[in-house]
Amino acid sequence: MRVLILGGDGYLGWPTALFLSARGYDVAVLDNLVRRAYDDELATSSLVPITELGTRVEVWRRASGLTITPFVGDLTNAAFVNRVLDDFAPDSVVHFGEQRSAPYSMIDRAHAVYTQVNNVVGTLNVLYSIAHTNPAIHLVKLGTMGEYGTPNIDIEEGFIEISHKGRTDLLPFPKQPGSFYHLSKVHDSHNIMFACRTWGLRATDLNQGIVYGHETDETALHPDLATRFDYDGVFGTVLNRFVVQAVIGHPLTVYGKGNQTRGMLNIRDTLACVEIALLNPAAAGEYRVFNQFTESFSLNETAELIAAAIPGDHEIQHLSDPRIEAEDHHYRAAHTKLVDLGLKPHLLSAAVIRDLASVVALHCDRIDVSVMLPDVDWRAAADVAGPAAPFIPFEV
Ligand code: NAD
Ligand code: USQ
Repeated sequence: MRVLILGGDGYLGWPTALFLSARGYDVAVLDNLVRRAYDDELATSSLVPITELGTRVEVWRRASGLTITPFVGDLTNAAFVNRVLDDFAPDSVVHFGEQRSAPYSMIDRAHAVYTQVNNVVGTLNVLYSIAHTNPAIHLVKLGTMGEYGTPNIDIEEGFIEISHKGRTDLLPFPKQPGSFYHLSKVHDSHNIMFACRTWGLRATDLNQGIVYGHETDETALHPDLATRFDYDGVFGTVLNRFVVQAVIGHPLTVYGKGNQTRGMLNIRDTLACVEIALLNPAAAGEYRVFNQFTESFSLNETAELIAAAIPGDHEIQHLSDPRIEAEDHHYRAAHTKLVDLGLKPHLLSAAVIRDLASVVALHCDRIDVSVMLPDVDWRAAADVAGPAAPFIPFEV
């Protein structure tokens, strides 16, 4: 199977490319490298050093004898997307290539506009290119559990049967996302569903929870194959951040009461879920949704698990929540479809946390504590003057 991975230079895209390449897929990666530019903008960097895309691909070729084809360019450039789909002629496209930080999208108007244009236009271009070059291509798109928000009912996998005034229908599950980033994913979902209905495309929307972890079997083969590890207040995600904080003796930064509950999964399960989706494609015209997480924890539980697993005394500090989010809520979300198709979850354990802590310890001289605390306030509605897109660093 020929698989094109959009966002293949990122935290999840790169290890997915290696994982699929090692399993005999013919893999290409597409990325505009903008994630590296956000680091420059935010004056931060990956905790684990990462090499340039060209070096990564070359080191993989030497380590495995396998080729990953890189395409550098922007998904918002339709001509570029058309050309790559023509050149590589994939059977499947895995789409990780978006601005994925909720805080980044809430910095100010310009970052909100940038996030939605980048994500929604990029995905629209992908849909049009697939429809033009080969509508049989299976699109596996990374969505997010945050599309649903925290309703006071159980969350289903994409659709819910609703009876209303004597009639019943299976309808998209209501969406109540909590940031302009999460909203961009909702807009994508609607666009993808419409394209499947209208052009007969086939798509799987993976509504993924928060990913933790760093190493995979393939990235462990050589330090130059490592994927990025974000710990800063804008791109760092909660479990990875808590591990970094525990290792360096920084208080664990729980926002608000800490009863916020989220679905989470190990990075190794991201890779496995993507392969499961590829091996069991959606039918022509079908838009389906899998909820992609393996366990759910409250933020307090997450902090306590980490504090217990990593030796030493750890302070859990409740900061005033910079986000607008429910701090006490019902949370029970279905996630059986991927398990039914064969997913064997890697669950969170003290050993998994300690493994992650050892990666952090190895690189702790690179930690910049000044980027640790959150500084994006959901309430600010900052509207700075300037262009709509703060960052278009690469000519395409
Ligand atoms: P990431 O930022 O590390 O990777 C995304 C990659 O996409 C980057 O390399 C970036 O340069 C590239 N990109 C962004 N806009 C692009 C454009 N216009 N053209 C070409 N390339 C572009 O993010 P990640 O953590 O690897 O997340 C990948 C996907 O998974 C995202 O869509 C994200 O929303 C989703 N997701 C991530 C998590 C998580 O915990 N990391 C959880 C749920 C869903
Ligand atoms: N949080 C803390 N302390 C921290 C960091 C975060 O309490 O130091 C809290 C947040 O307030 C939030 C929760 O932890 O309640 C999760 O925050 P996060 O930054 O780990 O994750 P989130 O913003 O939801 O976004 C991440 C990814 C995004 C993906 C999403 C999946 O960045 O790409 O879509 O997880 S989900 O959460 O299911 O929507």
